[in-house]
Amino acid sequence: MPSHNADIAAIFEEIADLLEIEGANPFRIRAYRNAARTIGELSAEAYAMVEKDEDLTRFPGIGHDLSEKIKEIISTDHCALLDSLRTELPPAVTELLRVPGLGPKRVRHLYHDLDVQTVEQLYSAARQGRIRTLAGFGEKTELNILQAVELHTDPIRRFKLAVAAQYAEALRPYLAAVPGIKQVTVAGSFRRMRETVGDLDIIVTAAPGSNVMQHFTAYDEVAEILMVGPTRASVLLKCGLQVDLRVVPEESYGAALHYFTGSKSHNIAVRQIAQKRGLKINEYGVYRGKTRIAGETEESVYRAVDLSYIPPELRENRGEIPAARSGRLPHLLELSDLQGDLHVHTSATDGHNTLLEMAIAGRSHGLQYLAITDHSRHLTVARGLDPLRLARQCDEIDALNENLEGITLLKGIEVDILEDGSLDLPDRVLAKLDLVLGAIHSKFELSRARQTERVLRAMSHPHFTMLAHPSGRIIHQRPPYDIDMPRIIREAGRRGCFLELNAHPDRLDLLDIYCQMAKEEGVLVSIDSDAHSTFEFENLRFGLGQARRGWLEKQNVLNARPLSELRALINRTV
Ligand code: DGT
Ligand code: CA
Ligand code: CA
Repeated sequence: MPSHNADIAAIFEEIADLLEIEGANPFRIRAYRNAARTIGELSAEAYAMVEKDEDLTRFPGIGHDLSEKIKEIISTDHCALLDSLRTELPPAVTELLRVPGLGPKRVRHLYHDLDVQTVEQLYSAARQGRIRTLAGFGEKTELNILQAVELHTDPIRRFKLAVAAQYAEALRPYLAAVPGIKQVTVAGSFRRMRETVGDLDIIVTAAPGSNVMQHFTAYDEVAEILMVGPTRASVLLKCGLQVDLRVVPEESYGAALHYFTGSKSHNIAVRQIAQKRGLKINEYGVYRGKTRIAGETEESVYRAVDLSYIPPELRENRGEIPAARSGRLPHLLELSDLQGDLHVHTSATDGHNTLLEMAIAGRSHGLQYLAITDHSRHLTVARGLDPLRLARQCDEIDALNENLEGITLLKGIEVDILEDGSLDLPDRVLAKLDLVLGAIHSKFELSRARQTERVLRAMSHPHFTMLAHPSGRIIHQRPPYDIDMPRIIREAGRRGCFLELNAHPDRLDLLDIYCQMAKEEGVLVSIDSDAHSTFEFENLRFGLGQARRGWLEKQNVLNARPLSELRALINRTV
């Protein structure tokens, strides 16, 4: 089925938005807005008129150029102009338009003047008082933005992924053990591995007569039953986390899983494709007329609309659908691809376990190498290492490597990047190590220019290997420091440095969009646990989720390389 008027209007609106963010000629922007309105209000379908070769330029606001664009959309399902605008602007920018009070003009200022691309960056810019400095914004606007974002994302009521995982992973086996229950899957943002989760959405299939709801509402952790019906129920757990449960017929399991995994905007985009093919998708299946043609598995749903299977982490309507249509989906990183961990602490500083204990735990997680990267002396609260204590640790590592089978320890440090961009330990000390992680643990409030210069200077250091937790944010606790991340990524590439994706669930830092950017710039990312105890290697799976959300493949990941290749890569001979 060809594009409907509403689709064409939506394309023109998006073009107008993007042109306005880019600061294009106001007449040109107006032309697209007018055309969107005209098309949206037509009483007959434009594609039918085009079929009959009717002249579209007779409608107000539709000139020759726009009439050609309409034909292009109808015949190709695409608009080349929109496609090229989408490549010029970061995809997240249009999300800013959804924040109440932000129109394209303001988004343009935020993007051009402050490099604000995401709602999170918007929030931290407002918190840091940077928005009031822009012409036409002022303190009141800044406050409004802060409130709008807070209302919009409600950070307090969202749960960190790892916290939600604890509840999900206890509830799942409880439900699976209920007689008659067949499948139990946690869908929603949890399955998409979002950094934070609003509520849990559980999909269940069960034999008729199984007392699913009774068991669900009787679960120990339930504090309040919000609602319960024959096929759906919602409860509040004692911790405040809401859980929605739906029982679906087996033949609808895939369709329900797809629907309730989301994201909403991914679902809408898939449904539009179905509509154009004369199909209907809902949570029960894919239908042609009244006939169900798919829905038992998610694969069957995607197949019905000629898309290859899209992994949940990619379902954010950020380019995964065109990629699935043309067979260009990334082959996402798997947990088993990780060969080592390049950020590990021990009891020499603020870790809880000894070198040997960490080595054995790493090995039992299937890792072949660990970089021991304790803190440097500047971080006194963590009893950071001075050159003497570091030298002693290096001797211990040598001794352990002699005796340990199945895992190799690398000598490293998480060295403080000082305010002026110098490193907290002398060159001759760093030169003896296998790798040097640079990190910011102080002076978070420097201006964007100074913070960026600080890190660039540190990265120019001949022994610098990798920037640890690049943005410094701690979820729900500390906003990222103000830094020109695209520039850091580019310059890391030039200098032969790497970026960490810190897998600690409070950090998950690099952000997904910057993982994607690093991939495009050819900068390898290292997914590290930052483990301070033996059980924190478990956190690698959250880093993996974030990496997958950032479209990373095995070849984009530094610690997916075997030790010999890794050694060659981290050996900077500048
Ligand atoms: P959350 O809970 O805020 O972290 O995010 P989600 O994505 O888990 O959202 P939630 O729990 O509101 O809904 C679960 C999924 O259900 C969502 O990802 C997509 C689907 N869904 C919910 N509402 C709609 C809707 O109005 N239209 C469509 N197409 N799908 C929806
Ligand atoms: Ca949810
Ligand atoms: Ca929900």
